[in-house]
Amino acid sequence: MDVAMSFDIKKIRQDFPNLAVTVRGKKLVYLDNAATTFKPRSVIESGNRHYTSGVANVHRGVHYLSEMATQEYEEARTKTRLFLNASDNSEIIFTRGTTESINLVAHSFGRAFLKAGDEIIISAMEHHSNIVPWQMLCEQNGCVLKIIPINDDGDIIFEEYRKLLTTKTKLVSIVYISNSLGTINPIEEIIVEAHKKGALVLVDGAQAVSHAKIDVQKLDCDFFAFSGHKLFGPTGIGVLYGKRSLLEKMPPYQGGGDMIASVTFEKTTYNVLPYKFEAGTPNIAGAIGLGAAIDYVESIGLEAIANYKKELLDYGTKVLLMIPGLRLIGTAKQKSSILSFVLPDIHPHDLGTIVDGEGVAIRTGHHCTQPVMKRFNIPATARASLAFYNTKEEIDALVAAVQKAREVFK
Ligand code: C6P
Repeated sequence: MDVAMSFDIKKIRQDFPNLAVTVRGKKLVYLDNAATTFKPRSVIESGNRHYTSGVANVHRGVHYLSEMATQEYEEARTKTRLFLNASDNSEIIFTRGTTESINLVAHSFGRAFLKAGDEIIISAMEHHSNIVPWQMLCEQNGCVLKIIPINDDGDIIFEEYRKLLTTKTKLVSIVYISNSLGTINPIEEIIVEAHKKGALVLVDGAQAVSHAKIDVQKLDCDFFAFSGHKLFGPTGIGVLYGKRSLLEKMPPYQGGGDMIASVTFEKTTYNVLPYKFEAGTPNIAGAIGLGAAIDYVESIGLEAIANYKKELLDYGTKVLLMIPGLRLIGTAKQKSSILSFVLPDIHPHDLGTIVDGEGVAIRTGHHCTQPVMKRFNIPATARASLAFYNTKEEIDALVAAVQKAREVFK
């Protein structure tokens, strides 16, 4: 049966007011969901509610509003824990986003437990936020960064990964779904292989959380990072999941309020998990909004979302490949709904500008994955990334806009 038929797309689209916007006099077609996603009304309203009638700091006051804000903030943590199927709320640390979550592990775990000669493995398809923190750590403490190569489809070469794993490997930090290629990595096998060598695994789940049900216990990953804004939640809120036994051993990342148990000028002792890693006033409205986003996504159902997006991906792949000369960058068998492409004789930035003139928002550039561009010997790609509120008609609008660009550059 046609999945699109069983998915109430009209109703879903009404939940996202941003979809109704017009740009440059045209109806907006938003295909930049890997960069950030639109927010459903329930998320927007949760922020409005907090800022209209619920403002207070958390964990600090005995007054009513502070207690309510604390309760909502901690409820958001419980929702996140259930969403990831972590075993305990102490394993859910609120951060600013994926980038900060990875930096937290690099600073805290990296500095405390990795030493000169230890090896960290990443892949050739990582976002800069899963490259640079490790390079910085290697510069500081003499660790060695190893890179799993990828093939022409944009899949990691698993045999090469196996060869890189040695007893020196202490950490494998790898993306679940590539933001520039769309590749879905065989994350379970990657984790099993790393654990065989005694290495820990950090999963960059930035693009994965909106695509598939995540079960950190089943995956058995040691850390999992994601951003709320890619899951239809607010910007400035993200999550680091870590196994409790590891987080217990790790020193704090930042010092300040809320992360302490007691402070004297002679000695400071630290708070329990997860507060040990949440220094300062957190993004309270952001966390509450993330909780609302999780509720929303679960009300639609991640499986239904994945099935619908697969249909969009198959359709998008088919119609884009009908455009003469168009080359898809990222042709892995297991792909999420990300379509990166190049055209002969049109720079992606020019393409992006013309397409934007038609009301179609795509991202052009290196997508914070410069090594991927180097691997494919291209300066940039045009990238259409689809969410479950997109439609085949919107993909047709993209194709028409690309055809227009081809006419202009003929
Ligand atoms: N990718 C994109 O357009 P932050 O910025 O911390 O929320 O997420 C960083 C990040 C980490 N890993 C992956 C796989 C990502 O896709 C991103 C963000 C956006 O592709 C913005 S560069």
